[in-house]
Amino acid sequence: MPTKISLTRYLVEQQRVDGRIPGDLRLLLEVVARACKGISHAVTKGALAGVLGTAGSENVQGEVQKKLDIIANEVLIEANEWGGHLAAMASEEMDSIYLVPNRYPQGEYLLLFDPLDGSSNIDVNVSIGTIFSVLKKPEGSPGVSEQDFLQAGAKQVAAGYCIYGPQTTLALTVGDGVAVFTLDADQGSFVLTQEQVRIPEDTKEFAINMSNMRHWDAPVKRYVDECLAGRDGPRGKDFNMRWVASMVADVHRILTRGGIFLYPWDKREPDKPGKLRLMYEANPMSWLVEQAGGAATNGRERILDLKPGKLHERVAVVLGSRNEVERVTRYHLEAR
Ligand code: AHM
Ligand code: MG
Repeated sequence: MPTKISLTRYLVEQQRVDGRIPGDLRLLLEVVARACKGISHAVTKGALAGVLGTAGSENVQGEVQKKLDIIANEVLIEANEWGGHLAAMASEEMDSIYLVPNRYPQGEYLLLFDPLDGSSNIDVNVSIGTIFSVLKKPEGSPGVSEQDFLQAGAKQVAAGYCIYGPQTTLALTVGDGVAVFTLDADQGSFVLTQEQVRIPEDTKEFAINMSNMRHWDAPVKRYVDECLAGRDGPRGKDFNMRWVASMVADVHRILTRGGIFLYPWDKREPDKPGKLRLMYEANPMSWLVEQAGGAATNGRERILDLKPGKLHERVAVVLGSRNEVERVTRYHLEAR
């Protein structure tokens, strides 16, 4: 039987053999993975553990919080605050940054997360997930402030997501391609099941919430119209559509078999650049996609080059198979 490679071994080898990650980062990622196991357990229990339904509160973005949004947020904080690897955390579900309490040692990393992505799917037993991103605290800055978090996605030192679906699966990059691990519930450990994931450059599958079509900008409408025209249209091929409404699930499908994902700016809220959050969703997913050979833009610029102006900044997202993302980006630039 081939040797099973655990997440622990994978990370130790990244540290020892390639010197790619420092020991502190390795331990931090292990703790994040452990927290994801805890969240996976709560998700699997569902109604049996009384974790479904709304919590009766709103987050900083005015979205109604689900009980699992709050539980997942607490699990991630409690698992990570005492380890000594972090200076602070930031979450889609918290108004401002969370400083590691003084009673614990302070580390040099910053952890950002969307604790439970795909909240609208929690109660209907459809795949949801946790998205995370790790940055290094800028050197020389005393203490830690929100300003320290406002770094471009290109500065990430690790990023990943854990999807709670038919299997619990963790996708991770530390800048050496994307590795995928599947949770072996009997052993309680993540086992490496795919390495050096590659997204095909071309695809016949697109993902977008079509109910917003009337609100889209012309370049997005042009792209989707051409896909819908099928083999008789300018693309000369038929396209299929998928929309799970959990970014983790849509991105996981794209990492697995290619495709393009769009959550564009639209006219419903003209003052907002998009719905998805730059620092908790777009940056980590964009780095994973790029590390797998795909591309990610906001329609005009590479997402990883965007300098965030604030913690909860939103952004338009176009990511996935390289040639399709480049096409959508070209349509936007031509429309200027
Ligand atoms: P959430 O983090 O509050 O769950 O919101 C993000 C989710 C993404 O996972 C998904 O791609 C998108 O919102 C779905 O939005 P919509 O319901 O507008 O289709
Ligand atoms: Mg989300």
